Amino acid sequence: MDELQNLQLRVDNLLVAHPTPPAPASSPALALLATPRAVTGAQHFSPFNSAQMKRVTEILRQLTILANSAPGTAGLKAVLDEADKLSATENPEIVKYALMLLMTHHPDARQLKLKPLEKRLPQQVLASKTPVPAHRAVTVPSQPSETALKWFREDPKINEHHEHWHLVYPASGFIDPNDPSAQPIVKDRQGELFLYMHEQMLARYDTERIAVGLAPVKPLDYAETIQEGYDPDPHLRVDASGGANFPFAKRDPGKRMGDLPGLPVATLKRWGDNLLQAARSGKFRDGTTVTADALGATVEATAASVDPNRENPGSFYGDHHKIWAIFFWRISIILETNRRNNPVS
Ligand SMILES: [Cu+2]
Repeated sequence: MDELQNLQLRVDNLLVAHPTPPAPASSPALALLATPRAVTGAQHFSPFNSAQMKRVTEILRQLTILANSAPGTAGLKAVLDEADKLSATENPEIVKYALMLLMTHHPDARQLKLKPLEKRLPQQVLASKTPVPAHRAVTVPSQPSETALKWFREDPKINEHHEHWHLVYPASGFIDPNDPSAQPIVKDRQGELFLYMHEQMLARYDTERIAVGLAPVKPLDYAETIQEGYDPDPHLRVDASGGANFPFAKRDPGKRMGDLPGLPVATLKRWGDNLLQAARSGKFRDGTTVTADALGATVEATAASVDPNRENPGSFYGDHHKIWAIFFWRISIILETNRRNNPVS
């Protein structure tokens, strides 16, 4: 076995699922509010958590310098030795994400291949199935049902496409292999592509919905109770505590987003209303013209956002897309925790 194959085996082993990442030592303001340890017991990694992504970027910088330190496989070996070492003291999911970014953006590290999502995280997506032959009759249920699209939500390739997009275009930027000490790079027209890619995913989902007799997706109001629940496929690993120990949980019908400690839903709504107002008027608050690129960058939000204060809960446009995802992800446990802490409300 040559050295590259050896290294590939080490990467494959390192990137398989890790059931319960340990809690990190500390975490700055906004992300701490968004994924509170008081609620989760341990802090899960999410590429939408800006504080965790800052640590990812630091590690990525370190790994990039190591990859540059020696040509070919010698540099990559130094990278994997360091990743192993860091995994013992850091949240291993943070180290893995930094490594995946290196494998996406560094010319030498790109020789190492990322295994399919269904191989790395088989407990979170379904294995690919043999396609149903076109001539076989497909039974359409008499009553349209949300369960008809379970396959779509748990499809390994659709989820992998989404994961891959965020690796190619990280909101926190990526480290330039030719200049590792420089500021992380946000790619040209990333904001525009962010809107386009998510719009395309939604268009495909709406097409599938119409095909099984369901109405297209409706916009979600911040205070709205969501009638539809989500009950993952029995083959997937689901957290019985509603997402407290594993970032994948059943959502009962009738849930709505609740306040996170120190970060109320009202803040998210204010950011969303301000973004909508900018999109409608064609101008941001500072008078900058709204373009697809600037709007996407401000919604996502990346360093190209028009809001320099975006990581502060008091900011005008905030960090809407990433923090919204965390609000929604915590939906199954936040209300329970609020109820326990404040039984009168
Ligand atoms: Cu996304």
